[in-house]
Amino acid sequence: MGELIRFSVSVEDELLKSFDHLIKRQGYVNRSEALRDLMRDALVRAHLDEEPKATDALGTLTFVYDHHVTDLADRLTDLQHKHYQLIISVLHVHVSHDDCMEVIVLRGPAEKVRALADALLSFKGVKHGRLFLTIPAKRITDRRR
Ligand code: NI
Repeated sequence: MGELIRFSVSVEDELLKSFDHLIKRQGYVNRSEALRDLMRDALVRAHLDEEPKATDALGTLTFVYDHHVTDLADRLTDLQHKHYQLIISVLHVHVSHDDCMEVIVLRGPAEKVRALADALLSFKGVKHGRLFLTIPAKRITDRRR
């Protein structure tokens, strides 16, 4: 971790009040940690969006699907096997008589991870899902633009 630097920021009072209210609800004890998290989030998104081929992404894809849809479970598994290099682990939960939930842990170039997630989520019978992407912590501040 680098040295801590103090800096001042000018901001409209209403914006600051709303921000303070929000971060208090979220559990932050001070503005500094909330700001650091916002800065890291912006840097992670920049890495993922601006260098999708080069960025080593870590992700979780969570989705719920209807396991009565013909061949759906097999097709989801086949596609995952085709891209096994991107998949670290898969958690399967039998949610109810009808539904299954899968949580897939992914790692690889952001562009490929996103493409696999989009392909899995677009199958008919996959009812709802979302991909969360981040990058290894040490890489967040790697790049200077
Ligand atoms: Ni199941």
